[in-house]
Amino acid sequence: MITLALSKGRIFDETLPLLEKAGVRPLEHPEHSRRLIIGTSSPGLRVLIVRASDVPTYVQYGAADLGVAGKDVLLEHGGAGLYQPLDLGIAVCRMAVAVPRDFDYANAVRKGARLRVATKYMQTAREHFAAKGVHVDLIKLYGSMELAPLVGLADAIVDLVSSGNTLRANRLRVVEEITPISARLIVNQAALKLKRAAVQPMLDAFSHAAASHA
Ligand code: PRT
Ligand code: MG
Repeated sequence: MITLALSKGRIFDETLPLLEKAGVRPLEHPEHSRRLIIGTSSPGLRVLIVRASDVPTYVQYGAADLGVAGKDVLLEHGGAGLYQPLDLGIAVCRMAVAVPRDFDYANAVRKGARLRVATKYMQTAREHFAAKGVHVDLIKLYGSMELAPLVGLADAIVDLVSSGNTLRANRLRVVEEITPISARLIVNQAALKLKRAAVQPMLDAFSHAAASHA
């Protein structure tokens, strides 16, 4: 039995067509079912539904053999115990620094001001500002980063941006791009060796589906 960890929402929805191309159909949809372990049309494959940021943890410890996780999540996790073979080209966005429209970020940086930055992505943010030599106090949030500068909690945020609509609706703008983000297929390193006969065909199917998807 091969176990694939997915999160519900955009990761599940955008992985579905790839699974379909591989001839695999989950027997339930997590939006309509409370089941956390979902069977598929392939008797040898089941799907676990976990939080997006928990996917690497399930795969690291071998509770799942494979998983689909955003590069944002993988940067924070660090990748221990994971083999990261494939950029699936789905759930595409970018990680960026954003500030209120009327905040002069460049000037604040030039003056060496100490900035308060709210983010869910502490590792990535810390590395980004350290590399730029910008002094920051990071404030950890778990969601809705866009609110923080509007109510004086932070000067800036580090968040994911896709259409830019959320930033615009909250009168924020991007001042620095940090890195492009997309979802990756990750594999437990031990499973890759011990279950190669079952895991490799899944890797090949994903790789084929992702290539024709792009
Ligand atoms: O909800 P939970 O805390 O469990 O996890 P999550 O919110 O990270 O999960 P989910 O399903 O929202 O996102 C899963 C993955 O999708 C992320 O890890 C990213 O790799 C990827 N992804 C792609 C995105 C976006 N695009 C995205 N736009 N994740 C989040 N957003 C959010 C962003 O944080 C911002 O609040 O959407 C908003 C901006 O969107 P635009 O279109 O208004 O710019
Ligand atoms: Mg979410």
